[in-house]
Amino acid sequence: MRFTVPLHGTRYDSYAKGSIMSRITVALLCLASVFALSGFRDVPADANTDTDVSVAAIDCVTGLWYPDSDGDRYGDPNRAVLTCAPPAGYLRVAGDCDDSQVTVHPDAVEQCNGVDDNCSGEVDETVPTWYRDGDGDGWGVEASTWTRCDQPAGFTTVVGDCNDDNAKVFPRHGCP
Ligand SMILES: [Ca+2]
Ligand SMILES: [Ca+2]
Ligand SMILES: [Ca+2]
Ligand SMILES: [Ca+2]
Repeated sequence: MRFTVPLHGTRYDSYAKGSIMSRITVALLCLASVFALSGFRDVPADANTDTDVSVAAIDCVTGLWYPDSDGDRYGDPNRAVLTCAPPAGYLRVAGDCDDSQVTVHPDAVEQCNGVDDNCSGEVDETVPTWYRDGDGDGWGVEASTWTRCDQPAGFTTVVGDCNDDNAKVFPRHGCP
């Protein structure tokens, strides 16, 4: 009797000559096949599970790889390839919204520059709020604000002036 067990592209052949030992061997090979399909491979093919290793450790795990052209350690999600071994310059990590700018990636700090630096999908979401400083003492008032990147004339980012008509009055100098 000839018995063939398909196992991850390998075929185990066994010839049972009718002896008890041969039949036991065939049965063990069947068990080994089931065991291998469950995540382990019979190495060497002796039905001894003591030396078996994980199939994942042997087989190449196919997955998506993303090119990182600018070297910021984030790949371009729009140019992914599905392959086993990564091509040179490819990473498992995607998320780069501009793979030509090393300063643009998900870990970047958003700058007020008209660019989506941190790949959040928003541009300059950290634009500062400016407060009007009528008396030029460096302290503004909350009643008059402006949100923009560049500092407008007569505005400051510091708020708390209780008298914006007197440059000698500001917090801890006449203001509570
Ligand atoms: Ca990149
Ligand atoms: Ca980038
Ligand atoms: Ca920006
Ligand atoms: Ca002021």
